[in-house]
Amino acid sequence: MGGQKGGMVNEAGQFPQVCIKSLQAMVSDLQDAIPAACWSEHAIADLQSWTSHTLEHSGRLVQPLLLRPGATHFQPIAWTEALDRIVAKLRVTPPPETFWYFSGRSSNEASFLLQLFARLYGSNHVNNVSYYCHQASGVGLTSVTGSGTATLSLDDLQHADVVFVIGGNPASNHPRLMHVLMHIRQHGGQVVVINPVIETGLVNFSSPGEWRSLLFGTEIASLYLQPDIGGDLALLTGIAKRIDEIGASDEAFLNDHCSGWPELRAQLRHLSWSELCARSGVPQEQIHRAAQVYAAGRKVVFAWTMGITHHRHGVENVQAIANLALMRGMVGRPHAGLLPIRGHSNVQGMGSIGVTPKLKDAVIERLESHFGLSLPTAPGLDTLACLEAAQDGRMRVAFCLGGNLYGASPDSAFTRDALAQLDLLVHLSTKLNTGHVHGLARETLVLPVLARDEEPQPTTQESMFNYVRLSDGGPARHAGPRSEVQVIATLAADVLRDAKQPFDWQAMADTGRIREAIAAVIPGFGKMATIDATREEFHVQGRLFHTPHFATADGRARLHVHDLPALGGGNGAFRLMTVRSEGQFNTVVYEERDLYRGVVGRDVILLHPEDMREHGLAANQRVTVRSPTGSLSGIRVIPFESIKAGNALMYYPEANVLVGRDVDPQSHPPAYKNVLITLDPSAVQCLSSS
Ligand SMILES: Nc1nc2c(c(=O)[nH]1)N[C@H]1C(S)=C(S)[C@@H](COP(=O)(O)OP(=O)(O)OC[C@H]3O[C@@H](n4cnc5c(=O)[nH]c(N)nc54)[C@H](O)[C@@H]3O)O[C@H]1N2
Ligand SMILES: Nc1nc2c(c(=O)[nH]1)N[C@H]1C(S)=C(S)[C@@H](COP(=O)(O)OP(=O)(O)OC[C@H]3O[C@@H](n4cnc5c(=O)[nH]c(N)nc54)[C@H](O)[C@@H]3O)O[C@H]1N2
Ligand SMILES: [Mo]
Repeated sequence: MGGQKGGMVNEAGQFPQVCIKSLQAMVSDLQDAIPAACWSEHAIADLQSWTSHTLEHSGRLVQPLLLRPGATHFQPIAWTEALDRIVAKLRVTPPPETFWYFSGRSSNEASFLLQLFARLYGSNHVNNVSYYCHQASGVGLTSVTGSGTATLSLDDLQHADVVFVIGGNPASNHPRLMHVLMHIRQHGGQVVVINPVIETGLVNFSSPGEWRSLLFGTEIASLYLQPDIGGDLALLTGIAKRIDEIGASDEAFLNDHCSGWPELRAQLRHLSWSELCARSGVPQEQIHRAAQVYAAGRKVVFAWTMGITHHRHGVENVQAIANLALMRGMVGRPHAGLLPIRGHSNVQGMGSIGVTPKLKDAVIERLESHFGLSLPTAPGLDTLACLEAAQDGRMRVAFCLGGNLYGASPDSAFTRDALAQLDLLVHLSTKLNTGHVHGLARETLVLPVLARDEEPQPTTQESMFNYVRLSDGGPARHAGPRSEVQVIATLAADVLRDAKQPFDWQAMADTGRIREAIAAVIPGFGKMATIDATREEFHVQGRLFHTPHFATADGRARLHVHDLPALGGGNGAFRLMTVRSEGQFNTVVYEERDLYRGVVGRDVILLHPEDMREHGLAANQRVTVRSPTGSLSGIRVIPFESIKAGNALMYYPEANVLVGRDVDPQSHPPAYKNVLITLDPSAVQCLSSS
């Protein structure tokens, strides 16, 4: 209990497990201020030639920065001038022509306040990074259990005897999960990995925290399945078919607690093994083995990340995972369940407290009854749709609470163009990033804010296990940056000064007041009202399913039947995944080296040696990579045994030049992991002769 230690101790109260990346991020928050002379010395064109690493390490932002229309340099300005400019612009802009984008790092308090401000101002175009991340998990899970988050607690995961790890690279991206997986293997449990790439860290992992593992490494995967990119839906359906064939399904559970079993069973029996193998890229014998491991498990957890959600059929992928779990009654009991492994520290909390284009009906009702608010009714747009509206000239102002909207978005050329159509783009940020210098509007403002551990008042976040954590904040390292909550409250008070307001916006700069409001309006957050006094962190009510009673209308979990998509590619085209390296946090690249994959440099494409032979490509040869969306020249070909032939790997965010804007129709994330590309070696000649 007690949140003093913030994120350093996990929610089971265990020993500190600080991962390298959070250390790197903290160290970069500790930096000196960017010297004031920087802004006159370096033109925007100059800053555009800096890498994300240089920008991140140039120091902490301490002054508001303004880039006027047509200006060549950022100009430091006073806080009052910066806020006045925003207020003046918002007061003359039709509210539906503004959008409000939230990265997943800010507190529940700042996020709740900003979304409320945006709506009372008159815009429902409120969205968070999950439209580029886990939205398919939220939509998929809601369609199954009636609730959009993990069905289990950290304690449940720690007691599992089989864990499926699907579409993720946790050794780099979720090091804390690696400790749980190590523990499970050391206690006789099994880990089944599904990934087109054999990720070294999932084969054998060395933990700096454990001498035995550090010396010898711990075997992680007991079974490793390598589907083609996009082959998961067919693979998961194949495992389900086998579970039915060997009579390992829990018929009583399916009949008593689920709907849709007769339809799913009929489909499973109808599908042919040849089709399942062709559409997954996995041999039948391996699918059988996975089913066997699953059938032998008594407490099974299914965990997944971006290899599942970054597809045109992301929601269907998630539903197929849930089908499989439900077939053996692994949802709605302790020590088993469904676990979308989250990215940002608070991306889940943001969804909970209302950073979504459409508020839940229960939240609207409570906001109206509790505060007497009237909310805008025009439908809000998701992130990419806001950018498309901007490109069409239907957006005037964008306000970004953290993040790097430019770097994170698909189709970089389009995104740059869309942002350029805006009259005003406002960023709240701790450090410079590529978005601040490449994604420019007619006028761009960057406001320096405090990091979360410098907040003057306590704030909360929600973990992927639905656990609300409290942190006390701490002393600010620099004069200049302001608290996000304070900036938002000041803006709201001024922009809405003539409107009759249900509460005093300036008083809402008190995070305790915001927590009271959250407790009153957000379902499951009742304990937020007393957390300041009790310091009792808590599980959001109604999220954990330890009994088979679900949050759907009829209390049953729903199974889903899908058409299996054909794999793209062939005829000289590759399926390309765009992924993170080790030593990177999202659009910020800390290191050039991708440790576990053994690659140095980022201007690379990783191909299976068989594909290189077939296409007559040599190691380190430079090629042009083309997709229907864009092309990148001078890319080095790297032979990579660990990827399944026919598939290719490049690093995000650079590869966003190639990623198209076609999204999953149900949840809207772009298919960042499935871009069809071709390689053009002839372009090398031009390059080397130039
Ligand atoms: N150090 C560090 N930690 C992070 C982040 C970071 O950038 N750095 N980012 C955070 C965020 S926001 C997120 S969302 C998470 C991301 O965590 P991950 O999802 O692990 O990250 P990615 O690198 O996008 O994902 C790539 C994994 O998906 C696999 N994959 C690609 N296509 C497919 C497919 O079709 N099927 C399957 N089964 N697998 C596929 C790739 O081989 C790779 O192992 O990490 C979070 N944690
Ligand atoms: N091609 C491709 N594109 C992708 C992905 C992919 O796998 N492939 N992954 C997608 C996913 S899963 C995600 S989540 C997005 C993430 O994309 P990003 O928007 O890059 O993610 P963030 O980590 O939120 O943003 C990083 C920025 O947040 C700012 N920041 C850091 N700490 C703080 C803080 O304490 N307060 C404030 N206000 N700002 C801070 C820093 O300036 C930093 O530059 O990218 C998506 N884009
Ligand atoms: Mo993410």
